[in-house]
Amino acid sequence: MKIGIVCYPTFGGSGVVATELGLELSKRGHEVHFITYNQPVRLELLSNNVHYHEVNVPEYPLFHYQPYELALSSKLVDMVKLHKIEILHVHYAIPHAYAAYMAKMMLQEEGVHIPIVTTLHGTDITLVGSHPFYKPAVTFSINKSDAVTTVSQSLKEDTIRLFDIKNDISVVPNFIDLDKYNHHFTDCQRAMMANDDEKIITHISNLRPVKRAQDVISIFYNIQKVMPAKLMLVGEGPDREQIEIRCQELGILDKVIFFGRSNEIDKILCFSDLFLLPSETESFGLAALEAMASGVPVISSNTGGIPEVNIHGVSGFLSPVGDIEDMTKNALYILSDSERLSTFKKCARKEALKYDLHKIVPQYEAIYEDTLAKC
Ligand code: GMT
Repeated sequence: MKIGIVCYPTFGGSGVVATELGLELSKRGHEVHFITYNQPVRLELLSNNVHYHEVNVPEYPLFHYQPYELALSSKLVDMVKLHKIEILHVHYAIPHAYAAYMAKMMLQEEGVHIPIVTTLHGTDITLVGSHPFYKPAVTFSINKSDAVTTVSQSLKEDTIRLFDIKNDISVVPNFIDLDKYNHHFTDCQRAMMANDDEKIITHISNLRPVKRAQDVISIFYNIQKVMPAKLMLVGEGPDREQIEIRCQELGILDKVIFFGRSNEIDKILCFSDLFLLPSETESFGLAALEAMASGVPVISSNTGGIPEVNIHGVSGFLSPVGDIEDMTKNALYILSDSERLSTFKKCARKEALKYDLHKIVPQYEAIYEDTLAKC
């Protein structure tokens, strides 16, 4: 198949999933065209069946807001015609599903039919999409998609609860390339990060308020009072400065390593003992799955789709949002006994096997085939 993928090219989970999906589809013999405003961060290698088409939005002083949707829909029209793309898979409803529908309508005028598969990722529904300013457009573009998927059962239920949806929604969970997370501890450069007796705690996110990174600091602060530990913080975002200030106030700045945006998450996770994800809301929690695939148990909140991924008492523990005491207690329970820690590590990796990309990507292929057959 010739598949066009529209996504955010940034470090966010939706862009990562879209990129990994495109790369795997290309390995499975499909021709994949990424259409977005920057080369996706995890798209390092282009080849004869992986292409990247940049959407340019010329700056014009009349516009207070540059019309990205317009540029995207025009680019989609051109690329579908030029490369004979058969299906468009858009990740994140805003504005991608909307722009894809506009492209579809324009192409229809020229006798070209292009079906649209929309994958909802989370904040496009739970935070941004349900905002009254966007809701009519998001509802419209979901209902006009030829197939709709969500990354968890929880997000499917949120979508149905928050929007007036007329079409079926299939749940296709996020996935992981397990080979990438198959390091042995001998490959790791743990010694550069911490002493042998220090436990390594990790958090990866875009440091937005929804991630509750302040809770990460509080939990880590409690842990390091009981046992030697270091905190690895990966990601950049609006809360970064406040977090640094808080670490300084608490006197733990020397125990926290800020990695910023890193493309080497697998290497950092490989020497981690515990992963913290205390988010306010999370449709899936791809970062938790990446941790589990590296054999790192997860202490998380029990919100959204996280309980579908992090299994309480098996791959880690779940607590109510904001319950720092319970999260600390669970973290110490896992970390304080080396045999228990090693059992949790093994179980975390085992749970992650359920999300092997070789199991999940065929589900998307089946959706493409069904959609093409129907349209
Ligand atoms: O978590 C974010 O703020 C980024 C966001 C995105 O759109 O990239 O992540 C969402 O999609 C990921 C991939 O499907 C999910 O793993 C995240 O749970 C989801 N984030 C939220 O729901 C807050």
